Amino acid sequence: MDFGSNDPVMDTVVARATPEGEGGLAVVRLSGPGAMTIARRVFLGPGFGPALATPPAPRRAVYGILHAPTDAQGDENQPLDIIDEALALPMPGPHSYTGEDTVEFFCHGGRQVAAAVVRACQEAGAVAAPPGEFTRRAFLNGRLTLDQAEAVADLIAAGSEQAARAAVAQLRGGLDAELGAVEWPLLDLLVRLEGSLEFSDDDDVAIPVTETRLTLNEAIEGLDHLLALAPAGRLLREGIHLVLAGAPNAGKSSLFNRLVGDDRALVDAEPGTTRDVVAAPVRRGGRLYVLHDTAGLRDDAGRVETMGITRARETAAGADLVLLLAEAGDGWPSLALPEVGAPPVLRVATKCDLGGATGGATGGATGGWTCAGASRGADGAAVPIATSAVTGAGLDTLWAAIEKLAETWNLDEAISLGVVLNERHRQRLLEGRDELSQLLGLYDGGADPGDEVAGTLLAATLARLGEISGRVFSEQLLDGVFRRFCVGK
Ligand SMILES: Nc1nc2c(ncn2[C@@H]2O[C@H](COP(=O)(O)OP(=O)(O)OP(=O)(O)O)[C@@H](O)[C@H]2O)c(=O)[nH]1
Ligand SMILES: [Mg+2]
Repeated sequence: MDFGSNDPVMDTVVARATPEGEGGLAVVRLSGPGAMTIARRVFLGPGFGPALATPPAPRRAVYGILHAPTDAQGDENQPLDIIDEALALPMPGPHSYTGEDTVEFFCHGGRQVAAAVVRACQEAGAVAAPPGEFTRRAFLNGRLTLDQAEAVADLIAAGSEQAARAAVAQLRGGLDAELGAVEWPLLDLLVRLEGSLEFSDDDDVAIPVTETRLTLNEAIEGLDHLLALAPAGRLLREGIHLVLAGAPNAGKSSLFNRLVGDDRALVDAEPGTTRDVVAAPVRRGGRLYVLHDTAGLRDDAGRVETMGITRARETAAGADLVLLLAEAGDGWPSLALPEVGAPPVLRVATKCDLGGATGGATGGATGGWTCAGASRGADGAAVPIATSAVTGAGLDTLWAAIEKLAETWNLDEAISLGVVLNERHRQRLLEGRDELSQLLGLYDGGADPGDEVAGTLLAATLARLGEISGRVFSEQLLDGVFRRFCVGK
């Protein structure tokens, strides 16, 4: 087995790969040029230990004893300070996660054992791995693109089944494939522009302007298609933010508790009970929703309640969907949402178990509420969904309406393509798109920029797009990406 084939300037790093706390097993990872040497000093088993006869078989777990490090010289008679009985899995580079020589130890869980194994490896020469170091090395060794590395972090942090499925699809190259479909024709165009520069005397190699414009147009369309999936990326990663808003005493906290399935928020007959925003997750149909209960909206509130109302309005403005609640027969309070970028609002009538009042201010053509659920009134206006937090009536209809709206956010397409965009991706896509449309604008305006200028602009755009996969990267970029990883990954 060819251990030690890596870059000698790289440290060998060690970290616990499983979370702290009690559990059956813990995994400690050791990666770098000295992984095998260090492993031989802390593990005694077939292929390991100071008196190395036969090296271990690659990617075969062996059973043995983990212990405090023996002398570097390897004194066979030295008594062992035993830490645990464990398995060691040697993975010589480049066939490992990091692409470097790696050894993983599977020891008993709990707080002490893994910590002692990490300490032993450090005493034998390894250094503690900072967060994301293993994945950073995987990227630097060409095992993953940068967006695949980000998908690893997304997968670990996934808060719903759908988020996990989307992250795995991106890890398997989803975004890279979609982006490649945009980049390759541009790269081809760049090569030909440069070719036509070199052979500018030869008329045959000149690229017709119509062809250049077509390629640019198609690339812009491709980027627009990806950008349209950016909101889905955020919704998958963060969950869908549903904000319950309405007048004091409308029954917001009661409905919130019922939807969350837990007695999270205070409920009282006195108006103005809720002040702070209370948030709780709900998982449904593989999706993660984050519900927010807010203070009742009114104009004549006291100082502290007014602070709560300001928060309620801010939270509603940042929602993906607002559930505006009013008790049957009451009017709808004004949310005062911003004119641009306001979230959709679903009207929900509450306390329908009380029989419903007639002539609600905005109750639509049907007048008072019934527990029948959402439909359209005779005037075509959406009839509010009638609910009761006491009997649970109307809740299925409410969820169905929420899920119907969620379908318009392209989540399924993002998952099936494996495109889970984050803000970094979105920025690069937007910049790339702007640059391409500026270049296209030059041609459209009848001012052919010439092959040299076009080539320079195109190369800059490709470099920008290349930051998404990490084909073009800087240390600063990597620090930003890997900062959000956990230790041991
Ligand atoms: N019968 C009936 N009573 C309800 C229902 N929902 C809430 N209530 C009652 O209405 C009162 C106010 O309920 P809350 O859930 O605290 O109302 P809120 O909108 O959160 O009120 P604030 O936090 O003060 O803005 C309480 O007495 C609840 O028991 C319902 O569906 N049916
Ligand atoms: Mg409340």
